[in-house]
Amino acid sequence: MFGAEAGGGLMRTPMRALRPVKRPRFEYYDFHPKLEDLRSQVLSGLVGSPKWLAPKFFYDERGSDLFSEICALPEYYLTRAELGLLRERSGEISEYFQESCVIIEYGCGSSEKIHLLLEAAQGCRAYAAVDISKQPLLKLAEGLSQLHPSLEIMALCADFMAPFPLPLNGHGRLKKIAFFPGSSIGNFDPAQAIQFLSNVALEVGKDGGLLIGVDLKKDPKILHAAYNDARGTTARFNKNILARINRECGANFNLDRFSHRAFYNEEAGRIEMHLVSQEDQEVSVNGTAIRFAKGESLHTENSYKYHVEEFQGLAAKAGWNPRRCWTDSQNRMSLHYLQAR
Ligand code: AVI
Repeated sequence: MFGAEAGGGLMRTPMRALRPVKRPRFEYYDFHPKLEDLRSQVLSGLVGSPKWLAPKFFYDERGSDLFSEICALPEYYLTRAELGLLRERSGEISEYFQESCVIIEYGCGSSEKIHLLLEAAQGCRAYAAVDISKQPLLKLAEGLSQLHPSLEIMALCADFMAPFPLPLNGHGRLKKIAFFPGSSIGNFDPAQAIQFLSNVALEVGKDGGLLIGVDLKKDPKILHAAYNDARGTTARFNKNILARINRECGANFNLDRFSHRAFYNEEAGRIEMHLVSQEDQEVSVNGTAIRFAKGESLHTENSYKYHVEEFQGLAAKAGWNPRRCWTDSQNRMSLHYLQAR
């Protein structure tokens, strides 16, 4: 299943091309959830109490662009700290990537991170990227195919919380190492995180690996600033979920009637993001009337933070042994290498 639409991946060369153009190659597989699934999941979160939406719905094209902007914000230390670890500890990280292997990345936010890892991972023969958002996935696959022309690249558009086949094109017998950067594991609650990590352990098999970035518990003021940036980018990212629902689920949310709220819930060890209704109002979603009282909250995201040992304990419940953990000099972010039992 080759992706003819994949950014020129395997498109025919136009007849008028005078000199050969180096065309990147990668394979594209589409397991994207259907629009009806999005509509029914959105509605079931909005009719309940308290109201909630799954954070995976943030990532339409605009949401993915806004998230890239967040990653560059001065307050959002996560990306910089993790990139620093990938750069400064590349020698030590590379020890786990000597053997011939295939790297499977779940959620491909930043091409810079996987590029750094591929530079260090001498044994890597193939790379599979899995993401729910098609355009950023294609952009990443195309960019990497130019930077690493000898690498076999597979791009899979899928919701990785649900089961999907992982086509590894003859690389299935190589050692498998998963890569899950950016503390995206924090967007699952602990039970979901154990479920996801167990699925990944099954996917990579015994002695397979996982390199995972996990945001650390820290001074709540630093956390608060990271999710309440001065430029309001996180607020725009949060509200964009409503614009997406308007477009894709036939809804009529007025974004100005909701405000962004993010705070650290110390007891639960997580940042919570909400959209708070500024007035009593009724919104129509695909013909269903949804009432909001003034001050009522729509919960859009949790972002759990973990101490190193706390995360290792969680991973152990999902079949992983800790092998190595790196943290940055300010103790903000951790990067773990785990081995499946
Ligand atoms: C993708 N994920 C790890 C980000 C986080 O920090 O939880 C999403 C995000 N939400 C607000 N800012 C960034």
